[in-house]
Amino acid sequence: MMKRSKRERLLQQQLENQPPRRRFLRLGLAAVGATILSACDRLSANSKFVGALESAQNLSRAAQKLVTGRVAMAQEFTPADIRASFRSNGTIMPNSEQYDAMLKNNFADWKLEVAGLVEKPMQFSLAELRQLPSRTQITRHDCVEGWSAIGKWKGVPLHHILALVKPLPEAQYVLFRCADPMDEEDDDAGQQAKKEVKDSTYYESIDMDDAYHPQTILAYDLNDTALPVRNGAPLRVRVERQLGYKHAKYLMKIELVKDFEHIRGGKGGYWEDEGYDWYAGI
Ligand SMILES: Nc1nc2c(c(=O)[nH]1)N[C@H]1C(S)=C(S)[C@@H](COP(=O)(O)O)O[C@H]1N2
Ligand SMILES: [Mo]
Repeated sequence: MMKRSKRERLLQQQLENQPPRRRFLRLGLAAVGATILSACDRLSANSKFVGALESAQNLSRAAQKLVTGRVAMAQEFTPADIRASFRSNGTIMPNSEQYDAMLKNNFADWKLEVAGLVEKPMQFSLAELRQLPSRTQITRHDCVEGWSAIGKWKGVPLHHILALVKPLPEAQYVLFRCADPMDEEDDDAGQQAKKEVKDSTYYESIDMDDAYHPQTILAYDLNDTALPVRNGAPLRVRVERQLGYKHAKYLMKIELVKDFEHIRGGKGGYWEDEGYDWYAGI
């Protein structure tokens, strides 16, 4: 499990490894900020000004939509581009008794729960998901730690699931809840007690634009075999226009929400609560 210092190092790496377009936007905004500041450095004490800086990531999100359009597709590759084995990162084996039990049973009792702001909450077994229409795509995964890997993913497009559960008009985001706790090893009683009160499982969220995107799938196969544990068995998100940390592994529950202000750290994802940008478009 990650220690605090590792997280800080990752965050630093993320800042250094931002894709060029986003770095450009950020530099552009910083330049505007610098101009205003040199004109009147009291502005920094002005909350409106700070608010404007905080909306930098909304700016980059809006700018990307302008540049690439709503339905821009992530690049797809050919079978010759696939690596022999897909690297894994973050959790490689969830530290959870519940997960261990499901794994022992080859996920026969695992179910994906879909709930929240929907007309018809539903649950899907792995067999049921495999019966639904599927999409196969060979794409490149880009992690903020500075590596990428090309893999072939097969799964159910999220829009099929949404069509079944029927999101209510107020649903703005799709939240993914995962099986893996992210807190430190719990080998003493104190840690065990802490675990009971605090949910530290990995989670993520995307907006409806990415949720309905044709390449956003819930993947159960990687390179023509069932998803390995280290890559998120039995089901993980592929949201191909976003950086690696948005691709939630070990998926347990999907929740449609209006906002995530009151969920966990309030930033819409495990790494977002640690300081990463919510919008990780590439
Ligand atoms: N549940 C869960 N999902 C996760 C993570 C994790 O630690 N737990 N790590 C994220 C990060 S940072 C990356 S780069 C990818 C890694 O996916 P891989 O293990 O298939 O390479 O998963 C993402 N999804
Ligand atoms: Mo990552």
